[in-house]
Amino acid sequence: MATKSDYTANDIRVLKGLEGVRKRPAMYIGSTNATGLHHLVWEIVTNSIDEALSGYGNRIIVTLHKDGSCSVQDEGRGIPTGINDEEGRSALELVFCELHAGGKFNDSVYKTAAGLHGVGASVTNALSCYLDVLVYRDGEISHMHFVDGGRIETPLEVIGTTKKHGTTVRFLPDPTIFSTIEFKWDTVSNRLQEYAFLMKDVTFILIDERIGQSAEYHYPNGLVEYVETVNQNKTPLSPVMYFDDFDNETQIEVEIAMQYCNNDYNETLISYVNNARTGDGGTHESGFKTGITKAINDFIEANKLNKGKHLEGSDVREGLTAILSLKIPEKYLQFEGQTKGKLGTNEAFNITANIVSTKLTYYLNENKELAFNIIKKCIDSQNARLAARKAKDEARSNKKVKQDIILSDKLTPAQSKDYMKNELFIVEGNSAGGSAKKGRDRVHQAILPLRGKPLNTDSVSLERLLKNEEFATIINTIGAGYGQSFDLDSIKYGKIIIMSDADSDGAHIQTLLLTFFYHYMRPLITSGHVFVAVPPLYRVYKENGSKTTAQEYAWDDEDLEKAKKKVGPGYKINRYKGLGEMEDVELKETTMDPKSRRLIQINIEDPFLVEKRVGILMGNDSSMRKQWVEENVDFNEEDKFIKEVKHDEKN
Ligand code: 28G
Repeated sequence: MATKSDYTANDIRVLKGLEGVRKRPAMYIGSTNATGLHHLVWEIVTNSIDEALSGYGNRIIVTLHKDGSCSVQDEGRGIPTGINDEEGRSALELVFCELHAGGKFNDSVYKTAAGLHGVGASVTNALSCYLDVLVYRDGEISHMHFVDGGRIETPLEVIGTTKKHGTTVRFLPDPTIFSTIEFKWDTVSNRLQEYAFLMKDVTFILIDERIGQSAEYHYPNGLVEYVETVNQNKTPLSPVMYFDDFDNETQIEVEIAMQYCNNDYNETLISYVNNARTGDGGTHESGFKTGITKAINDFIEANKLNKGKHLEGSDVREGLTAILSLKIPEKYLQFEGQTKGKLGTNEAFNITANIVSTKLTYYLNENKELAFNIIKKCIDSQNARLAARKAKDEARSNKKVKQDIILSDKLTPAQSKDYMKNELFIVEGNSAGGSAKKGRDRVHQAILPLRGKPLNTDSVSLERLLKNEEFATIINTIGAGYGQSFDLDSIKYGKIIIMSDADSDGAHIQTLLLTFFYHYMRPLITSGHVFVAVPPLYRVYKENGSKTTAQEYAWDDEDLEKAKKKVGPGYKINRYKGLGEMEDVELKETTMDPKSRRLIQINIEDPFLVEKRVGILMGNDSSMRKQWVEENVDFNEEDKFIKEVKHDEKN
């Protein structure tokens, strides 16, 4: 029997554990920015998911409250409240006070997301001002309340009776830990939707009381609906094909949904293991690629197509969207890489490869007409690849051809031939183009002004794209081709910088250009060569007669307050409406000079989100686009499509 002093000693030990989390939060949740903040939610939600996957409760409700707190509610068995610990503590107390680094408890064979990388609900408790738990179980409602990062303020007590069962947890993040404590609708909503795609039987509900908005996600067709959603703005060539299987020996389960689309040169492959994203791929992705290449080549051979020529993996995956989801028992789980986002399990390679090659082969033979259409697309990809290769070889062996590229007279080129140091500014409007031309660094900066809105390339044929003067000029200027023949090694600029007005038209132009790069020069984005310039919104200055005696630029309201203080009493504010209003010296100083400008580096972390976003922005529903642009003109750090680099690197 534990004595009171044991309990107190133990209390201190527990608090020390949670104190460690507060001292080094990044070690537990990766960062203390918006990404880390949302980890607090995922830690709690994964407990509800574990309970649902054990077969208890198929509805999970997340609420973002007006006071900044978040609550999660499930309809599982309720966390056990009986005391069964040697030290006299309840399972509930252990869940919220003990660090479960890596080895999380779980009834199922498969460790879920939490068991994989998560550290448990105690971390959320440690980083919260308060955390409140209600358990509905065995006819009783039990309550426990923690404050200041895990100190028990109200010990576990029964506060009522109930017929329900489940757990509700509500917490308020600690503002002294995080750089922001504002939960984002998009972040939470996208994650819950992603979970819903992966767990056919579970309904996820999000309620945002701050903005009076809610959403419900439930996909009985799971991965099939996932692929349909990713591809919603594309033209399908095939239906969504779905394959699943179970390996008796290892107990590994594999699910695959995939679809080919026309007018798409890219492949989108998203994979999961035990419901956690494997962003860096691994053995399951390699197995998938091997399996699909084999199935297609076998079919080509059996039907005497393509004059017996085999296709390469990239030919077979052009225009393919595929989602892979594996369930792997702990015994076989192995992760690699710094962020543990890469599956290392060797068994997963053969199992996945076999499922795809066997089942896809069967499918192709059962649907011959469709199969011929798929094969035709793959052969087209091969031809495009070979033609591009040939053109590149010829260009290399004949320097003259290379020099013959006629640069548009709209381009003001850079003088340097050190391409990687050169920057191409694609500028909205001729007047801004003029200032940019004057304000540029002639050695390394080139200016290409755009006339009006570029073409929306989301649903446009290649012929029309190439007839479009703006894009033909951009392709020619960058000098590395496009589509499958795009060759990253040939680019003439290390940085491609989109410079448009800080208004919704400017944001629209950015998106149109990004859509183009995303579809036709994706490696340019994935290798970090594409940027958006951020012009300031205000100039705060003081004048003495006609002489400016002090001035500061401001990019947002926070900057503006600082600038007012810095310039001091008697300041005046000039609000920029567009780039065209700026003198060339101003434009140089604020938006172009690497020493003082701000750039946003475009990066794709999540192909699903990008597809969705491109869909919203480029689709036919202009009201959605308008709303999105208004909400996101101020792109911020948590945005998955673009990532802000506050100040350009100082070199
Ligand atoms: C609402 C927000 C977060 C949870 C449960 C249910 C059980 C549980 C949670 O048990 C201790 C260790 C392994 C069994 C398990 C209830 C078995 C029987 C549970 C949640 C005891 C934890 N009855 N629901 N934990 N296990 N929901 N939602 O946290 O052996 S956590």
